[in-house]
Amino acid sequence: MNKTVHLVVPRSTRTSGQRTFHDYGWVPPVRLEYLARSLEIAGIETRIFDLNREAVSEDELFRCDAFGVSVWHDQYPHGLELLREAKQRGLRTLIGGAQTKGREAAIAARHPYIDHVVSGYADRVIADLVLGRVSDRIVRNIGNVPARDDIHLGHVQHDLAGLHMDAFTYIPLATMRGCEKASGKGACLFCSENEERPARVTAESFWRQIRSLNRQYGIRQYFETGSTFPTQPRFLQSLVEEKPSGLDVSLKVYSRVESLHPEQIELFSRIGVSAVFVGIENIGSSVLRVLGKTSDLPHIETVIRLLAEHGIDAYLSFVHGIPGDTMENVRRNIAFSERLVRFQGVRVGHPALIPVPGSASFRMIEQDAALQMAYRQVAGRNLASDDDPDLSVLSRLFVERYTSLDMQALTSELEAFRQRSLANGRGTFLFLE
Ligand code: B12
Ligand code: SF4
Repeated sequence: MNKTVHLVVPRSTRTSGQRTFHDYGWVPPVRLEYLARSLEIAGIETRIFDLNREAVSEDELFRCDAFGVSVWHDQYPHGLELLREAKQRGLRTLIGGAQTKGREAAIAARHPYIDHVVSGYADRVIADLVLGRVSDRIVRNIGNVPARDDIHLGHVQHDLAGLHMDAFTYIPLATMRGCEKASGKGACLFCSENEERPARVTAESFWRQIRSLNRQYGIRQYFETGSTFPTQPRFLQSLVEEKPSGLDVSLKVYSRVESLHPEQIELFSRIGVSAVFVGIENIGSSVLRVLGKTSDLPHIETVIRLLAEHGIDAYLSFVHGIPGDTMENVRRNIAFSERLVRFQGVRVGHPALIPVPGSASFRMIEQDAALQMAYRQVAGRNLASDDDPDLSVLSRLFVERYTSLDMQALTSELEAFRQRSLANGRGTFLFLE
């Protein structure tokens, strides 16, 4: 008899600062559609449940052979509860998603009822896991698997066609995976991106996927989640050429300011890119040295002006609390960003660095005995075995240890900036803290 697997998004039970994950708007769990497609090809029946959107009886939820949860930070506590219950019912149990990155060993050690802890893209391995062909409990570094070119949202239980699509900002798509910078110079200090070569589908299958979602569900806005959208002119040109005529969709993509030049911006516009998320990170030279980057302010301004001229919104992200940072440097960055928001469609974000597990900043803490002791005192837990580290504590400890910044002063400065922007009607965007 065929195996059945249930892939589940647990309830979001945590707030972060003042906000909840839902402040960003709900999106269907497209990441699980990629896995469902791989399972379907292997002849495994899959159902996807998002418990934030639908009520399911326990009997129905656990009526399967294998049970997997996909967790972000805010869904982790409920995810563990579900897995414990699933194991009591004798099911094979799996966990994956952003929360597992860099914490695989701690999760596996603390939660013996989980059969497999998966970190990173799982498309290539999911069927073997469900079929019991993998004995490892920790499965990681699967690489930047080229995305499926034939996903459909058929497994999502919600009637997407009946939903009010305006409620979504963008539907995430993963036709590109990985980051050019991470695979070349290495990942940025605060980022957990892996360092394998980026992978992507062909231009033809890129549009096939979008056209099919557009036809079936009327979705017009897509968010390509690959950490950097390719900027090689030849590939962008092929996207322009393969774009189906009459397809009216817009795309939001990630990019890096160094890779953007007039040619790319022109091609972005012809593809239908309507918004670009650009990591500026910082403009201070001592901070940039730590990041292995240089900054070219006239280039940044030219890029922003060109994006505005093409009607492409720009979300510019700065990061504070990188080693070498000072309050004077923070103010300089804020002043620079206040100049940039004068361009049409520009929004800026100024978060403090969060040393997420899997990043070099997290590893710095892991190697710093004094910081580990400080973490134990404040959080009451041992970082080495903590499967669910307190990111706001880690952020404060990191910033205060490696910079001359005081976290409270930094937070007030950033909040003052946010209030000023709101009062001026100028664009900021929010991060979870
Ligand atoms: C889109 C995105 C967001 C959006 C989310 C929108 C949405 N609702 O979908 C927003 C802006 C809200 C966001 C917020 C944040 N994000 Co974010 N985000 C991303 C991004 C760019 C794409 C995620 C995605 O859709 N990927 C594509 C899908 C296909 O991949 P996937 O989700 O990883 O799923 C695959 C695997 O994880 C695995 N998998 C997933 N579930 C399961 C389940 C099972 C059972 C198995 C076996 C496998 C499995 O298989 C899937 C298919 O291969 C990633 C980076 C990236 N490129 O992946 C960062 C990323 C996930 N974000 C990150 C961070 C740090 C944050 C924030 C903390 C940022 C901040 N300072 O506020 C917040 C936290 C939000 C929260 N609630 O926890 C980090 C997480 C690092 C970590 N170790 O925890 C990432 C990895 C970026 C990075 N490189 O550092 N983010
Ligand atoms: S922060 Fe952006 S550019 Fe840096 S490694 Fe991560 S995804 Fe790549």
